[in-house]
Amino acid sequence: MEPPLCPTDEVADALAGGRPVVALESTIVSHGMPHPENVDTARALEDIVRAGGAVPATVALIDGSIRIGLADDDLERLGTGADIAKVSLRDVGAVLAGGGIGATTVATTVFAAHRAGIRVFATGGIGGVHRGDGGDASADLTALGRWPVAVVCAGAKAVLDLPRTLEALETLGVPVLGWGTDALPEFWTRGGGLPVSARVDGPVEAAAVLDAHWGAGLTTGAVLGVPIPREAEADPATIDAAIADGLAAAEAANVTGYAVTPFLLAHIADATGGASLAANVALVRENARVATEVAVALAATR
Ligand code: PSU
Ligand code: MN
Repeated sequence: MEPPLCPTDEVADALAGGRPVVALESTIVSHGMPHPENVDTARALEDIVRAGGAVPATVALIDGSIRIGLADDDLERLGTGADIAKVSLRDVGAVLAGGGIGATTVATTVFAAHRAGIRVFATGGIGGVHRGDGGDASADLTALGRWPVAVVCAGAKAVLDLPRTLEALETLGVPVLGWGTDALPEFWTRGGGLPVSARVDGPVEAAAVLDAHWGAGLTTGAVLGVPIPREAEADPATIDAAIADGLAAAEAANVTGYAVTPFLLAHIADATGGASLAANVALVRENARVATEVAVALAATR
């Protein structure tokens, strides 16, 4: 592959052989969860993907290259380093040129996955349009509108303006598929208030829709929204209260821009006594499992 794209041998072999690969992001490791849950979860996700018959490819920027697949000590570094950059699309050039280490957001992971030839990517939740009139909208939306990668996630979390996030995805031409549901999953809860654009029941149907979407010549990505497992769902009232509290704290502390999402995640984990973190771990594991099934089904259509 062209520099600075740097897949592991395992990932390169799988891609060359048309075997299923699932991309994973690294901002969830460096900025989305506390240590040691972050590194433990990152390892568990790779195990889940392998157990399902696909190759995991966790993405990060290290030493001037875009790594597609990481060694275990890279995961540890991403999960413990105090100075890990959160790399959105705009940051890619600066971090590559600087030669340091950076964790990729959903946006940058979508970009890297597409460059590498990976079509399925599992994460926790996508970024979206933030509440209020500050004009903060995640580059995750930009990436979904631009590159043909399916992002398997628990929807987006209610810290965002979910109706506006769905409208933005519609404007970009990004399908929002519901995994066995007609409602957009809302991260810590299964949702119910907002519709998806189409429902898919199982990996074969999901792969058929994706294959038809891209086969028709569309070049946009897709969201596959997977509801959090029922037994892991957080209490909605507790979450709502923690969100309200977190948003107020962010405003009081003058947290803006790219610092907002990590701040809110940490605040909400704290405010719920770790309950939101347990839910986060459960849902991202479920997403990795589903993404693997879909990647396997997609590989079989080729
Ligand atoms: N949602 C989560 N956990 C996360 C993130 C989002 O549930 O860790 C991270 C992802 O990497 C996502 C990024 O791409 O936050 C979005 O940040 P922003 O809103 O600044 O675009
Ligand atoms: Mn932002």
